[in-house]
Amino acid sequence: MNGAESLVRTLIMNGVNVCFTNPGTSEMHFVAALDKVEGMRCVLGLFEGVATGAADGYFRMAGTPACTLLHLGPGLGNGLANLHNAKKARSGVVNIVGEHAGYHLKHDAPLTADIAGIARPMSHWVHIAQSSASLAAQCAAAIQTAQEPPGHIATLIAPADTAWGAAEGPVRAKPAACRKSVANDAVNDAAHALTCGEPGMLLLGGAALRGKGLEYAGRIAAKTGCRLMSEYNNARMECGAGRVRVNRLPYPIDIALDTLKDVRRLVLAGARPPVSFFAYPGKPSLLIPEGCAVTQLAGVEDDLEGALASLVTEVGADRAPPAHVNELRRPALPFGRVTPDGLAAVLAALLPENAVVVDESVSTGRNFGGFMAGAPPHDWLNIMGGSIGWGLPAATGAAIAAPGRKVVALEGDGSGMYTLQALWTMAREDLDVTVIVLANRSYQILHGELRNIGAGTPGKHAADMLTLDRPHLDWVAIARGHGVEGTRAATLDELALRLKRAFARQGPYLLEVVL
Ligand SMILES: Cc1ncc(C[n+]2csc(CCOP(=O)(O)OP(=O)(O)O)c2C)c(N)n1
Repeated sequence: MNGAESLVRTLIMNGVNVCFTNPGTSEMHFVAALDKVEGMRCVLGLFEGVATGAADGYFRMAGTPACTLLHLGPGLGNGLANLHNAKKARSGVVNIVGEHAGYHLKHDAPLTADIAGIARPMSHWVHIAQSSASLAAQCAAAIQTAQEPPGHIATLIAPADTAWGAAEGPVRAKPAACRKSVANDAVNDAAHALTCGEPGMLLLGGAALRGKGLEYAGRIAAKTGCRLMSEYNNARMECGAGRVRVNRLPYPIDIALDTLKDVRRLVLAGARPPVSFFAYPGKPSLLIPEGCAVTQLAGVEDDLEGALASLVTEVGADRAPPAHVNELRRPALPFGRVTPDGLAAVLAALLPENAVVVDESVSTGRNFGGFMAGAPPHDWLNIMGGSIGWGLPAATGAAIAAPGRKVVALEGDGSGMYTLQALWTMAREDLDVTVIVLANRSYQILHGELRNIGAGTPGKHAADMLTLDRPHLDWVAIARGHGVEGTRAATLDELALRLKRAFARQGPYLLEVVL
């Protein structure tokens, strides 16, 4: 067996059985090994940002890492923006990056680059394989690292001679460490903060927004009267009917500051101290009001469910039914001109049960949460690193990780253009994704940002940098060109009609909604 085969066998043996790739010459032995070994689902992306974004979406739904196979420094470089997003989401990803054979490097051939240097800022762990015989063991170490809770980015650089040289066989990865239990002191402090009589808030993030953790948070709110909120962006949040409602912190800084202004005791469970997305002149970076004490119950890597269970007991909420549980209440279908609120109402009225919503709606979807609370249970995935071009790839990976569930990608037209090649992968893999393109034909968010940052009102040249007109993007044609059926909706009535049809069918479908 050669090194490449030992690596592929190691991945499969350890449960890493999906590979998002865009390979080249230095990865050819790995590609060949995929034919020799059964059990790896290989998914081609026509840009590396699709592969890395898909790996992020995959981890969020599967809870276990996929791997990527990327072509030297430039291939990895193309994938970095979505690795950044994955790192911020605390997703586990195993990157295998090809490299020239060791003896070839000194000649500085065209694709020679400092791959480790490119990898480091977006990876928790970077390793250059030294030999074909040790490649499998190094791959096992990468898998173990990627699985460390909540998830890590592990990048293994594999020179071509480690792929074609001789190897022994696959290596079983050591089990990843378990999530750490939080100390009693943290639970006691959090309990005191929420029962001392001052206005309290439990700010949730990470795994606290799912399953038992969410239910426990509802019990704590019922007993102590504390408010529940989440960070603005969340890797995966369980929403809809039957779930405890947790509102997201608003994005606009003034509204966020206003939302938090009365809080005197802020308890963090998987969330970080709330920070503004950007610095704005004359405004604070941290959103914590003056005189508010912050207590950390548990970090995103800790046993959040266990910590919240202990807090339930500590505040005496074991018998309290959770507060703020959403009832199933779909809105009536609105009609007429497309507005963000109208769009949200259509979505809430029609969303299939158990859908996975991948949200890169940027400015259009800011207030969707209120509408979606009464929709059937669903998962909501946000872009975590703010690097746009995440949504379509993440929807691709989520659909592969969650077969049988409808994936709905809410996609800004500006953001969608960064990684539109994902549509082709959706078509090729016949993924059940409904893409809703929010075609406001502008970088709408930046109009507000221009004002907020104190840069004044846009003149002609500035406005030209924020608009996507001249020409208009034709998303129906773009979809068709990538093998995805699509249609356009210019009113809410049309949207409802087409969305019903999209949700009733299987496979990829794109709906361009003109705002
Ligand atoms: C990689 C990257 N480049 C640029 C930006 C800056 N940026 C943030 S939002 C945005 C425009 C988003 O446009 P669109 O998806 O159409 O959403 P809209 O603002 O219209 O709601 C841009 C360019 C970014 N966040 N990430």
